Amino acid sequence: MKLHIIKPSVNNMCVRVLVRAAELDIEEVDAYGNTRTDEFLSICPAHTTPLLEGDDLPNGAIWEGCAIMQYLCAANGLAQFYPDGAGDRANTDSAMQYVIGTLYPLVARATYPVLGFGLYAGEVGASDASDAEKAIARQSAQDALAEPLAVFKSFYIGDNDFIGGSSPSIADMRLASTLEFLNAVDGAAPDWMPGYIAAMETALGTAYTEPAADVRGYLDYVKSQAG
Ligand SMILES: N[C@@H](CCC(=O)N[C@@H](CS)C(=O)NCC(=O)O)C(=O)O
Repeated sequence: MKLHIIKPSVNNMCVRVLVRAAELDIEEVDAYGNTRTDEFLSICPAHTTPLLEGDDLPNGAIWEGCAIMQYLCAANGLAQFYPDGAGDRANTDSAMQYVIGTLYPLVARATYPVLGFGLYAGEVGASDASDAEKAIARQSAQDALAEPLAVFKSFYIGDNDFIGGSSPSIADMRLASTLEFLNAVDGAAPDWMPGYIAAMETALGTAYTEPAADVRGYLDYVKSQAG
C-alpha cells in the first residue's frame, strides 16, 4: 500500500504515527505540491492527503486520516490502538469526530493565518476583510478553543493518561497531532498539553517523535521567517 502525505500537516501526522507504531509495511509518498495534478486527481478527486492507496480498497483509495486509521486497525487487528469493544470503540470514534468536527476548525482558524495556509471559503480569514478584522476573527477562534480543549481533558482523558486509557489509541494520535499546531500561536496551548504530549512521546517513542519533527520543523521555519 502507498500512503500519500504532506509532511508539515497534522492531518497527515496522526496516520504517520500509527503506521510507525504498528510497524506497518506501507510506503510513504511525499505529495507536497502534487495534490492537484491529473495523476493525483485520478486517484483522489478530493485532492487531499493523507491518502491511502491499495488494491483492497473498493475505489482503490481512501482519504480522511481518521478513516484511514480505522481501516488500518481493522485490517491489521490492531485492537491495542482501536479497541474491539463496542463502547470503547464508540468512545474512540466520538473523540476523533469531536476533533474533526469541533476542535480542528477552530485550530485551523486560529493557526492557519500564522502558518501561511489558506482558510476555507466563506471564512473571514479567506475574505477581503481588513487585516484588523482578520486578526479579530483569528483571536476569536483561539479564544473558543478553550471549551473543546477542556472537554478533551475532563471527559475523554479524565483520570487516565490517554483517551485510550493507560495507552494511546488512534484518537490520541489524532488529538496530539492536532495539538502540535497550537505551538504556532502564543497562549493557545492548555496547561495539560505538555504533559500529554510528553506521555505520547514516552509511550510511542520515535513512532511519535519522527512525524512530529516534520510538523515542528515547519513551525520553527515559520517562526524564523516571522523574525
Ligand atoms: N479532514 C481531512 C483534511 C485533509 C486535508 O485538509 N489535507 C490537506 C493537508 S492538511 C491537503 O492535503 N491539502 C492539499 C490540497 O487540498 O490540495 C483529514 O483529516 O484527513
